[in-house]
Amino acid sequence: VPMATKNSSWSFPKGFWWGVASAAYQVEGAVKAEGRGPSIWDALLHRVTGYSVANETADIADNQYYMYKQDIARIAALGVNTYSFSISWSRVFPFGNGQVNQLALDHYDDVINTCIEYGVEPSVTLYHWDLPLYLQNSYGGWPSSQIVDDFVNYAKVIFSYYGNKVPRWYILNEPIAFCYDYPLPDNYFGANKEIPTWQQPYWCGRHALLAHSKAYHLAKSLGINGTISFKNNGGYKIPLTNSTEDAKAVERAWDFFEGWFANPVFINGNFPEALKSFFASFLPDFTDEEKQMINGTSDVFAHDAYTAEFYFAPKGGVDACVQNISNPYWPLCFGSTYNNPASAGGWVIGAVADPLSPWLHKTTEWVPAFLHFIADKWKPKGGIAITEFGFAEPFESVKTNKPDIVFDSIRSSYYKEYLEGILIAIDEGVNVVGCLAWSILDNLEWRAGYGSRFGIHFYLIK
Ligand code: GBH
Repeated sequence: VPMATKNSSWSFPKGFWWGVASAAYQVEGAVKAEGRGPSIWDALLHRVTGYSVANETADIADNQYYMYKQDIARIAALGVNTYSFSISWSRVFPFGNGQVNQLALDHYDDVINTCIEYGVEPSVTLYHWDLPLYLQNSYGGWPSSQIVDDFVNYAKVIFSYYGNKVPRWYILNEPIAFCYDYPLPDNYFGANKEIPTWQQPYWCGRHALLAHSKAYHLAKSLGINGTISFKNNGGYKIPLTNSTEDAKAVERAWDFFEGWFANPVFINGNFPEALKSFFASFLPDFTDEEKQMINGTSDVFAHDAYTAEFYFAPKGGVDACVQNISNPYWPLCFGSTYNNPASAGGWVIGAVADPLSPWLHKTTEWVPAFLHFIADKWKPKGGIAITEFGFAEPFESVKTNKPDIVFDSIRSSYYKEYLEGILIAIDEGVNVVGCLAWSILDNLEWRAGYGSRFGIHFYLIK
């Protein structure tokens, strides 16, 4: 991995998108305002004890539904050229489909217009995990094929209404996360009962690809001329040892995570071979028509890349595990470690409060290698955008001390080194078209509640 070398004469290419990001559910608050319907996350955080670490909710969050003008003014004052935010589906369609809520369309119209007035280009994500609760409860959400038409119907309203005011679109945020990382609690009342729990992530992934690609083609047919991309996510994968088995585990992990969506969208409309053989016993193949529809539906390779992690083979090796394909825990054919192995030179661990894994490290030295890897493996024609990167600073004392200014020195060096890594990759010939810092404000970090602070603006939430 090349080390960042300083060269102060370097600069980002002309037209580079240089922005900050957020997502509707994490910043808006106003969950009952102006006709918004509930999303699954309202139900999870309000009704499932312990789903977020301290049972915090998004009811108020950053109040951005009301404060967006101030927030956009701050973004403009930072000097960045784009703001990436998402639209809440259950504001626009309180029941997921059916009656459109005009107040919601007016609201986002004003958000978009305010960005434009300030010279900040709006980047819009249609879906950042906040599924209308009604769709979860009526047919079980993403594992059901019914989601596809409902999503495309929603996408049609959004693309038609805002059209060419928006230069960059992301259709779905991180299906790996909403399909695989956040399974609904067992016996959750809106859960799909027809599909075994262990299969649900993969049905969700199948429908995500169909919904994404249909929405992509629909937007193109409506004459949308902004870039429209698939927003994937995942960290850089490093073998724990130099054994052949650990190298295989890394390859399997690329297939299983990024490749699950990036192979269909960028290579051939279909899953990587290892996934195909895993899926064979329960998931229908895509038809040739579907493959054709899915392939090529991303104008840039949009990737949310925060960290790196080590992968290793299970006991008995990767292939022995894969042969046991009936094992629903197939992902365990590779393991990952969040420890801080001395071989990595001692990574600084991010202060995330997620209940399941301390997934974040300050590992900026891999950035050029990761960008090369994406360029070589998926060969995106429109280049690569890092659509989220950021770091959670530990702020143990702020709640009691309530300082006016907090110094986020670890995050600052993360950003500086990450950007140096991007410059190095650009200098080495990788086409990187933009990057978006997560996040503009501290916000509701899903299961971590307000316990993880990614904001470059500190928000004294409590
Ligand atoms: C991004 O995902 C999200 O797009 C964004 O909304 C979020 O604010 C940001 O991360 C920072 O957290 O609950 O222990 O299972 C990055 C990928 C996928 C990393 C889900 C954390 C869950 C950990 N994330 N994963 S856990």
